[in-house]
Amino acid sequence: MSSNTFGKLLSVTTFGESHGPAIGCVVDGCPPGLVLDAADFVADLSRRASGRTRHTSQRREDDTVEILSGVYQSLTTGTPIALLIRNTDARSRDYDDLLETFRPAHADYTYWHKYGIRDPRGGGRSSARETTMRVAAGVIAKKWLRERHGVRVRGYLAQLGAITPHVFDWQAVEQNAFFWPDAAQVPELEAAMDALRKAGDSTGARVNVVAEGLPPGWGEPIYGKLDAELASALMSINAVKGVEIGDGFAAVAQRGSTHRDELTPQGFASNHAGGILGGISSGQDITCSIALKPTSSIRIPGRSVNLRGEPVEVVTSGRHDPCVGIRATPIAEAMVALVLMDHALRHRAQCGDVVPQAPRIP
Ligand code: EPS
Repeated sequence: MSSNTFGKLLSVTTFGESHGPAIGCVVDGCPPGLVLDAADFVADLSRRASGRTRHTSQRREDDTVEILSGVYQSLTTGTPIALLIRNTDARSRDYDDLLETFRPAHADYTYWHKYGIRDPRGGGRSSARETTMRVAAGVIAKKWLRERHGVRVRGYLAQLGAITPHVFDWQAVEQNAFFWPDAAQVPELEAAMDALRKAGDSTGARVNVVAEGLPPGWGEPIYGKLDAELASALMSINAVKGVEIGDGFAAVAQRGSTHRDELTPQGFASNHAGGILGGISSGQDITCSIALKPTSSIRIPGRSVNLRGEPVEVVTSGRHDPCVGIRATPIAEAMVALVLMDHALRHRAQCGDVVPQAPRIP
């Protein structure tokens, strides 16, 4: 299967299936000298993991990273970094009913028609289990960006179904299982998720990611625009159906006099552009937003067809997330960080000795 790799100077290849023996990735192009240990991966992998609260899939994986290559005496060596995580809690019998049919809104049908064969156990390669390795790779990018450039990438759940935050507080985000910026609303989210689970249904969500501390200049026009590559990376996350950069689709109803971010000696007067102008970072915060569809694996019966094209009823049993968006924050952060690190290296390669004559505004 092709297209398992993304990135140019920093490239990430993931491999493995949800119910195979292991999943893994190869991160190639990380500069030497970054301090890296297995312990670095623990926090972000557990932020993404299932089975940690009643609101997510109850599959419980340890998600312990083995570093197979590219690190010597806790320092990256500049050679490919191979990471492996063994699958330990797959329950393939849950998928016996799906051997002959396709879940509505799932990749089951399209994989079958594309390849003529599929691994139905846990959705195989199409499972969100694959996102574990994106997060693992993203740990490296986040760390490098923070240490080398003072860039911080963080995200939060900005909408769960119809619920939106009333107030915004970064400190609240890491203190609840939803990555929700309004601590007072957490009981409301819990009640909504409990009701959803009881009904056997699922819901969509929105996740926002902000990257702070970038210099102006990252991004490559024309075909390597920073926003285009961020959109591509974010859209590649399972269940993502929409991506916005800055004001995104709200720009449709705006006027130029509103949308433009005026420049003053004290800085930009606003950030409608999401920190990217002409595909190149402006030095403002990069702001991205993704829309995640409701999980397709639900207990409410739905219509489908079997392999002979006959009508059947599908009910998905097993351990599924009623809202995949709840676990998507670290995944979206990782994808943003990986694209930014790739562009930082590409900018250094082509323009590392450019000395801009105009002052940089704060
Ligand atoms: C997933 C289906 C479920 C989730 C899985 C993603 O897999 P299974 O039916 O094998 O339990 O548990 O999530 C993970 C295993 C994970 O680590 O995120 C899917 O269809 O995407």
